[in-house]
Amino acid sequence: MKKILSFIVLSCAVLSAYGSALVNVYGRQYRLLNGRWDAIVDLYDQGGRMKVYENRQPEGETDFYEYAFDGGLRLEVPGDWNSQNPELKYYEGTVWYGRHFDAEPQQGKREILYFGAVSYRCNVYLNGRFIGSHEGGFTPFEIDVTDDLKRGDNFLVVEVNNRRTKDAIPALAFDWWNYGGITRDVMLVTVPDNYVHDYKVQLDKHKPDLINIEVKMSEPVAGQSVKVEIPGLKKRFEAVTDENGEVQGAMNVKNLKRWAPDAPVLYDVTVTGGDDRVEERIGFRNIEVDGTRILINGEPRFMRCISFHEEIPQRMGRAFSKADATMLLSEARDLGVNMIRLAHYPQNEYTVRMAEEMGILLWQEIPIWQGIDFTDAGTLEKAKGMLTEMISRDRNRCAVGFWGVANETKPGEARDAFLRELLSTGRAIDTTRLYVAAFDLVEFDRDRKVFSMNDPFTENLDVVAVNKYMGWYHPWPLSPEKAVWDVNPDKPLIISEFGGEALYGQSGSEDIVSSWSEDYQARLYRDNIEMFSHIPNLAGVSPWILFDFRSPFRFHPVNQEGWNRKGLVSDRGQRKKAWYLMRDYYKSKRDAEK
Ligand code: GCB
Repeated sequence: MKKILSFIVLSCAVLSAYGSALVNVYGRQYRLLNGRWDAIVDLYDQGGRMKVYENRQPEGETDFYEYAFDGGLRLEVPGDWNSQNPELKYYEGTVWYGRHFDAEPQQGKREILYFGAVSYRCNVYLNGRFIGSHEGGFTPFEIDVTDDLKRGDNFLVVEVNNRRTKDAIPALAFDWWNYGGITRDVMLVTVPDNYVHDYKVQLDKHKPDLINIEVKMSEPVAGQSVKVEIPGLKKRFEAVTDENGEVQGAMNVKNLKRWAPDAPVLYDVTVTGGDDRVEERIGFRNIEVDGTRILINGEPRFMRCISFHEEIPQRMGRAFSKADATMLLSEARDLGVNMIRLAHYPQNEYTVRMAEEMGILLWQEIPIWQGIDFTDAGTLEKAKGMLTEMISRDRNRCAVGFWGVANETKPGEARDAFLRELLSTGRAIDTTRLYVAAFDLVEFDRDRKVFSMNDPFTENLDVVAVNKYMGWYHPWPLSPEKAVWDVNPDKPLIISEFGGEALYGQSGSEDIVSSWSEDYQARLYRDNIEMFSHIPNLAGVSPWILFDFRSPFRFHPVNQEGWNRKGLVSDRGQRKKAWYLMRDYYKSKRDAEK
């Protein structure tokens, strides 16, 4: 039985094989297996017992099967099932996806089945045989199917399940829609027998003219020749692999134009190893912390950030395409941001790559979101796997400046040990990004008359982030112009969430929270913006959130109807009053840096 790479720990490899799928999959030779798949909804999980993955047809006079893929429900892949069929809007359970495809295996080539993401867990079967499984709804995985593919017709089945469980990540309750399905591209990738599996081509953390290089071939064989070329810099790096099939090195570059938010510069890069050759565009930039400041290419930059979920509100479905990325990112850009916090999980590669092309820095995180069982060893392994898969997919993306490891966790021995291990897993793969987590424990200290937080774990992070809903979940204990902060004064602090709900078009008192009005929301934004000038170590802010989004725990029948209404933009795309305030604030911040 073939194993997929997820969750397998290989301790000392340079490039951890732990959960990492083929890097730069869109730069390979591939065939999309997207389109309409047949589907069987399996509410009681009976399909396994019935072996529906064998897709048998009755033979003879007495034979019959109580299932068939043919002639039933059909679902679009990629896509969540919730938005495709009214009966599946709230569905949490199993759906079996099946499809035929033709293959033509070639001598000297390997065929890799690659899933951009399946939400949340799945088993995969090819031609009636189990070939692999994966858990985690937002990261890619692959299965080498070279030995299982038949010439001509093949039948692929994916058993997808999105039931919430205590040991899952995220766990039992989270403030976004639990979309299920094959939610990103499915690809059959053809590579040479021995191929470039992984590489990193990125600027040194501190040096503006040193590009560090790591390449890993699929075969752990010494003496293979590897080349990395950057024609735009007239540079070529050549080396031979060690016995792990790996190469590490560096090259000095002159006249490098570094990528920066608002000034994206990308270079064509070619990686050649044996008979394989992969191309892509890569940018180079430095990001580091100096005291309480975040430096990009040596310059202090204020992070003008926004968050969005991977959701298109207008169709109440998960975003998955280039067109979706364009919609989300152009609305963010119009607000004047230089950074996006991709809430609350790794988002699709189209979004990440397009943000990079547009010159928008990214904070990408795994869904360690409240309510995680930090005592569970299995959960920790999953978290490490997700972090590894996220970093492995995107560590050549210079747009990614921050890896987020947690959102709103409470101090405690189990949590601290869990997060500490996550950080060391991340830092073992990538030391060049800033590690961050968001906390919601800032309190007003009535004696000292300052906002403060006591969570010693923050010392382990490069940047501390705080979600604080002043004027919404917390009434102001004093007026915003007196709201002074003393939170991790020696580190950069990002206000990673603030905001309040408003129903688009609703006018009401700007003094009454429950007016759910744009007027109250705008006032809340004015007050928070005032408070920001009393946070000495403030390195950036990020309103929660760009768009209203679907949430199962927003019960108000008039003002919410299953939507979290904290968007600066409504579910129909209309901008609320607070959007304009934020745009003006960001403009003033940008002008101040000129
Ligand atoms: C938070 C969470 C975010 C929620 C938000 C809210 O603190 O991090 O995921 O959606 O609050 O609206 O309550």
